[in-house]
Amino acid sequence: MTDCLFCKIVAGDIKADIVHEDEHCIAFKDINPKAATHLLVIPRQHICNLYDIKPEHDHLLTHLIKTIPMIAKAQNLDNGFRTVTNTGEGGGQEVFHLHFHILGGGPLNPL
Ligand code: DGP
Repeated sequence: MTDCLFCKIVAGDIKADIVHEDEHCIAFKDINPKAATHLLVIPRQHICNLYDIKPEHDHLLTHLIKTIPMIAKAQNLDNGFRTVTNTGEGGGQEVFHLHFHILGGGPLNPL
């Protein structure tokens, strides 16, 4: 999708501090961190949010969920981390390309 910010990061048209890349997803540092470590994990493929998930995304979603803890471990979040995905305006989503926030590396407010 040409006007999607995160698609532009995937394409390399907008720079990001990338900490993980593979065939299906990339992870990079959030530009406006809400925790000592704040990463975003996104599929290379444009998917709007969880409401946009279809059966053909099963393999991709499994990959993302399995990759998130690997990325967290690589960032030394051995003590644990929080994963958040905002869905739609009502969920506080600002960038409409599916992404999972990884937050950790220090105290987090209870949800
Ligand atoms: P959300 O509210 O869940 O849609 O989160 C979007 C996040 O994306 C927000 O925490 C800030 C981050 N973000 C927005 N623009 C950029 C950017 O250009 N680069 C990076 N690295 N992060 C961005």
